[in-house]
Amino acid sequence: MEAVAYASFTSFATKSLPFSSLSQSSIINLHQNCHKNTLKSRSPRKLVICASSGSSSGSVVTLLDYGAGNVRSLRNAIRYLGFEIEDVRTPEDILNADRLIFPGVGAFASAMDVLTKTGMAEALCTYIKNDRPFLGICLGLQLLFESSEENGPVNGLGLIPGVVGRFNSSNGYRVPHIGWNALQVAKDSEILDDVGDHHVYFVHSYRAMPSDDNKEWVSSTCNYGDDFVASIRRGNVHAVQFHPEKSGDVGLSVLRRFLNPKSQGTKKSTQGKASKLAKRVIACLDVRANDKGDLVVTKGDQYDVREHTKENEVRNLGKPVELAGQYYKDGADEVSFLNITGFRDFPLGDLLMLQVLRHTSENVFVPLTVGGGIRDFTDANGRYYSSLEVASEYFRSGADKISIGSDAVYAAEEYIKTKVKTGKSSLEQISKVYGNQAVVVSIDPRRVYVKVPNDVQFKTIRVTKPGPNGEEYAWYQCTVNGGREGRPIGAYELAKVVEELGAGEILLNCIDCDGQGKGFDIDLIKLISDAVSIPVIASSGAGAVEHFSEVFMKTNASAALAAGIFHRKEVPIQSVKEQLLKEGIEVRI
Ligand code: 1PR
Repeated sequence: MEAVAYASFTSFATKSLPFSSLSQSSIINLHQNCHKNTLKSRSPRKLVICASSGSSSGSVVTLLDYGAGNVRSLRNAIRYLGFEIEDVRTPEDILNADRLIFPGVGAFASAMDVLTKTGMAEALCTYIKNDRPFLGICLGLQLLFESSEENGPVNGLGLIPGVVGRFNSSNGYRVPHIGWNALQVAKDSEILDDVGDHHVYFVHSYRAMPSDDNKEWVSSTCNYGDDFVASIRRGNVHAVQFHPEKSGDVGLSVLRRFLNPKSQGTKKSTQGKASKLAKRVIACLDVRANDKGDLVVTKGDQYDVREHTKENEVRNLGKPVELAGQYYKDGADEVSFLNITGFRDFPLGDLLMLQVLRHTSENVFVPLTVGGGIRDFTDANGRYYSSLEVASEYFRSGADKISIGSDAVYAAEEYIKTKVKTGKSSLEQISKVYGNQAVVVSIDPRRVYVKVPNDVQFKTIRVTKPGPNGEEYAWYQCTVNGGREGRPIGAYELAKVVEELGAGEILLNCIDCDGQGKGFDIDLIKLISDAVSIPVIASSGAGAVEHFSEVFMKTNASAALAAGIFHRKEVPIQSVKEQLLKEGIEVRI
C-alpha cells in the first residue's frame, strides 16, 4: 500500500478481464485523477446469493486482484494449500463467490476509486453485510473502515467505525513498519488459532486504531508505538493487516483455516515468545551468470567473486532456487537476491533471473527482495524500457521489494546538486507506484580514512580502529557498478537523500568488510541507522553468531544480512537466532 494503484478499469469493465491480467501498457496512473471518494449509496441491494459459477467443490477461492502489486505470492500460497483460484471479473463474481479473498495493494484512495468506478465497492459491501466468507489482507482490511488519512481524508467502504492514520515516527519508531511482530489476540478469531505467540509479517505505514466504536470487530491488535488493529472478525468476515502469505508456516495456517474452516483438527501450536517487532535475519544470494552461462550463487571477498586460480572462474556456491528454499526452511526471515552484474546487463533480457524469482516464490513464503540493474534502459533495437517497467516485471515475478544500487546514487547526486525532486528517478517512480515499503536502496560504501574531520565535505566519524597511518577519522564513499567506481557522495549523505526521495529501507553493505568474516562495520551501521527513520539492514562481514548480537546491541539496525557464512554452511540460521535470544534480542522462531 501507500502506493498509487494503477490499472485501466474502463478496459476491465468492457473486456471483462481479471484485474490482474491488465498489461503494463494498458495501465494508467490514477493518482492525478484520484478524487476524494464519496460513496453514493452504501445500502445493500436485494440479492440472491448463488453458488460459485465455477467448480462447486470447496476447493475454489475467488480472488479480487486489481493488479496494483505483487499478488503472485498469495496465489502461490493458495495453490500450495491445494486450492484453485477464480479471478473476479465482474461485481457479480463477488456476489457469487463461495469464499472471497481481497488482498488490497496500492494506495487507499486509488483502490477506492477503482472499486467505486467498477461497481466492486457496492458488491463488496453487500457481500460482507450478508456475512459471506471474506478475508481482506493489508489494504483489504483498511478499506473496510470509514476513511483513511492516506493522501486524504478519503472515504472507505464504511463498514467498520474508525479512521486509518499514519504511524507516528517522531517517537523513534521507524516507518514503514516492516517486519515480524506479535499479535495480542482479543477474541476467538478461528483463523488465528495457530498463531499463538508467534510473529507474523507486516509491511505498512498506515493503520487503523482500536476504539470503543469498533471493539466488536477487532479480533487482535499489534503494538508498534501504539496498539493498532491487526485483525478483525465478525461472523464469516475476516481481515488481517499482516501478510499471511509472507508469514511462513504460521501465515499459511491462517490461510488454511480461512479456506477450510473444517480443517481445525490440528492442535493449537505451542506458545512462542513473540512480544514486539523482531530483529530480522536475512539470507542474501549474490547471483550472476558464470562463464558457462549458468546462473549461480556466488560470493566475493570485498566484491571480488572470482577464484584466485589459473582459470579465474566465478566462485560457484550453489543454485539460487535451491538455496533460497533451504534458507526458508532454515528460518530466514527474508531472502534477498542481488543480480550483481545487472548494472551492465539488461535484467529483462535476463529471463533466468525472472525464472528464479518465479520458482522461488512458489515455495518460499517469506518476503523476497531482488536488486541489480534497476534503471532506465534502451536495448540494441532502440526500444526504451523505464526502470518502472523493469521493477514491475520483478514484482510480477514474485518480488515483494526491489533494491536499487547505482541508480539511487545518481539520483541522490542530482538532487543534492539541483535541490529539485523531478519525480523521474527510478527511486521516486517506483516508490510512488508501489509504495516506499517496496523500495530498498542498496548502498555499497568504501571506508576512506582522513586525518582531520573537516578535510572533506562529507560526514566523517571518529573510527573505533584507526586507519593504516593512524588516521582517527573516516568517511564512507559510495560506489556504483558493483564497487568499481567511487562517487563524490558519502553514505551518510546518500542515506538521508534517498529517504527523502522515497526509499522505504536501506541495505547497508560495506566493501571493506564484505566476505571477511570479521564482523559488521559497527561505526558505519551506527552512523546510518541513527541518521534515518526508515529501517536499516546491516550487511557485510558476518563470520560468527556473536557478530549478529553485536550489531543489534550496538546499533539501531532493524535486520542483519549475511551471505558467505550461510552458503559455506559455517553457521546455521537457527544458531544465529539462538544466540540472539540468549542475548535477550527478540527474533522470530
Ligand atoms: O547497482 O542497482 O545494479 O545493484 C547491484 C547490486 O549488486 C547492489 O545491491 C550491490 O550491492 C550488489 N553487488 C554488485 N557487485 C557485487 C559484488 O559482490 N561483486 N554484491 C555485489 C554485493 C554485498 C552483499 C553481500 C554482503 C554479505 N554483495 O549483499 O551479500 O556483503 O556478505 P558476507 O556476509 O559474505 O560478508 P545496481
